[in-house]
Amino acid sequence: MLIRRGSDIRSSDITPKQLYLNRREFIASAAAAGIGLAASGGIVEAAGKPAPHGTKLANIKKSPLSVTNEKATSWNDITTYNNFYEFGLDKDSPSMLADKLQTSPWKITVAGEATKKGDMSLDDVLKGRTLEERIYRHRCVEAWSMVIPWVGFPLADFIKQVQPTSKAKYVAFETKADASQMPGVRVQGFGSLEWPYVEGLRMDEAMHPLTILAVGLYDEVIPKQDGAPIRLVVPWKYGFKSIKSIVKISFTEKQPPTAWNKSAANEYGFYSNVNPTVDHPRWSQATENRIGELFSKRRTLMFNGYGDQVASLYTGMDLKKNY
Ligand SMILES: Nc1nc2c(c(=O)[nH]1)N[C@H]1C(S)=C(S)[C@@H](COP(=O)(O)O)O[C@H]1N2
Ligand SMILES: [Mo]
Repeated sequence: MLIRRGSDIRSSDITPKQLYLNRREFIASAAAAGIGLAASGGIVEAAGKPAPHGTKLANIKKSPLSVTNEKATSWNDITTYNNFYEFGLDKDSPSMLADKLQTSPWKITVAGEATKKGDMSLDDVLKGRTLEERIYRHRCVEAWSMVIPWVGFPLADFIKQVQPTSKAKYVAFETKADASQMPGVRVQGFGSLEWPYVEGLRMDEAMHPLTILAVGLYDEVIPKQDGAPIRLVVPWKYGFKSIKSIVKISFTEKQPPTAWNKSAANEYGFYSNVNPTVDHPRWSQATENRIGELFSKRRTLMFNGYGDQVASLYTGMDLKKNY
């Protein structure tokens, strides 16, 4: 996994078959092909459980910003193959443990360089919003990808509401960190992330129309393993920028610290724009594996395919240095 380095990386982490293929589908197709997996060893049925279907969200608007020509990843894959280290390091851990997360009541603290600071309930945050379906490609820095039908609203709308001051140059985000509900948070040090998980965007990135706060998936309330009740989605950046279960949003003059950068600055930069020409020090970023597809390898696109919309944010910047 991301945290492990060099010799301690598991062979399963770099073996595409095991890391990238949806395990259930792989097992099913292997069974159909008569391949005895138990005998060949190595692949174990995933213990993760798909999220139960939740409350339907009403009055969702379609968006011209959605991906229309690629098949959306299944509910089962999106809710069993997760990265949410607050619930453990394995892909199926969040689906097994996140049901303990108390998502209601929920409040978000607005802090720093903003006029309307203080605590907001989730209802306050959602009041008057038009929810939109945003079907986006999702590219994890680990070289797997999905197509995810989020439901949410532009982060820009929220930012306008809380009125940042002229000093606000960045937006910083923080995830809930409650060890009593999130077993991964009990693990401190030993190569783990520091809690709370933190992320940040430059103000123009935060205000970009593609950047959303998501509260839904497949027209339903977002499952806990995917970052309930509210998470960021920035589709042209590696997945770890899309911070889950947000409890604090601050406006800052200086570039805020980010969880993965603090953990390994040479591997994870602040910008983390998807870029097939800048390899991770330990693996190539030129291609990716689409979860849920048996022959799933495809070329990774610059800015995850959103270059027409976002490349101008980085005019004049050296994207190899500012990785
Ligand atoms: N708080 C928090 N946010 C997080 C993570 C995490 O471990 N903790 N993982 C990130 C990574 S690496 C990815 S790829 C996406 C995964 O989102 P998904 O599980 O909903 O697909 O969430 C991101 N947001
Ligand atoms: Mo990721």
